[in-house]
Amino acid sequence: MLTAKRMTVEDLASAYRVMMLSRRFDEWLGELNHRGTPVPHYHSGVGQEALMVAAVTPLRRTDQMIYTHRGYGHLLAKGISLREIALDLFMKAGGTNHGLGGVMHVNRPDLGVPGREGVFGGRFAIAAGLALAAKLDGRDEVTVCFYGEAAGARGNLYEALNMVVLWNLPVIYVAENNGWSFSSRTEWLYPEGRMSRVWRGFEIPVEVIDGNDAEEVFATVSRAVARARAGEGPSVIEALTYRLEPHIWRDKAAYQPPDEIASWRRRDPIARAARRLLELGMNQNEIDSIACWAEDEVERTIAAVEAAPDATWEDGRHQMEV
Ligand SMILES: Cc1ncc(C[n+]2csc(CCOP(=O)(O)OP(=O)(O)O)c2C)c(N)n1
Repeated sequence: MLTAKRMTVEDLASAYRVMMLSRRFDEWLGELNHRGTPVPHYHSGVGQEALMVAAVTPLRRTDQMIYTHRGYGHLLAKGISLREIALDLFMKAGGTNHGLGGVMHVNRPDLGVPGREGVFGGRFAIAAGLALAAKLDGRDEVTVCFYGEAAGARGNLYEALNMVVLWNLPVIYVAENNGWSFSSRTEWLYPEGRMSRVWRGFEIPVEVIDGNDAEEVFATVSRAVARARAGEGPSVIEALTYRLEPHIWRDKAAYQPPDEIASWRRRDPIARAARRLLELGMNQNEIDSIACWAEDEVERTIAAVEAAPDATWEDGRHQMEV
């Protein structure tokens, strides 16, 4: 068994920066919604930052990553700029897909982000295909595939399972168990409310972890990445977290009990990482300055997006020809 790679204080601080940037951007988008300027296709990632970011930081630039529709932490952690994400979100020129796909299809193949399918479930086999390609080409790359409860309840998962287990592929499936799949509780979709239960009984290691603990996420994913890179095959990680905001802008989430939300707010992954940074010797001023930097970065991004022209079909055609 390969040993877990632990986060240093520098690792945690740099993950914290990305988590904070993701949070501040989400908060700004949430504010736009509240003010009556809804942002289509925006799904808040508030509450899931530790999972999104700390599960991506153990990856190399060349490793492949398939993100979910919720939050921007995965993309930021893989090295895509907030500006590119925001340009895609608002269908402006200069984003990664030039207005062809909005924020649902951000892609930077050079950073190991090939894009994302819109029909949930397809990702399991797409990830298996990426991992198979790496194996056949002799590249020691791994693929990490995030997915939510809705995708994980589809039969496509078994088709991919067949391939990844039989061919011992270097892939890691990360189940984001955030308590809700739109308005359905995870417990209504999965026995015991555990997404990873469907993988049990097959020859694939499964770990269930606290998705709001950046250090635990990082250590577990690092272990799985090391296994996959060493040729020891696929694995599954189920990270327990919580969707603190409604599913999408037009959802009022009246089905989400306020006391449940309050209890998860007390387990906020960002506050938790800040407390840990203090324990590890960082001072409060340094931690606060990260929040200020994130605030400025979001403001700079908003200004750039406002100044950018709308994407045109010509931009899109150019993208396809490149
Ligand atoms: C096959 C398919 N059915 C329905 C949808 C529409 N859809 C978009 S998000 C969503 C809910 C996703 O829930 P979950 O997977 O639990 O992720 P979460 O939103 O909780 O992060 C659905 C049903 C889709 N994209 N693909």
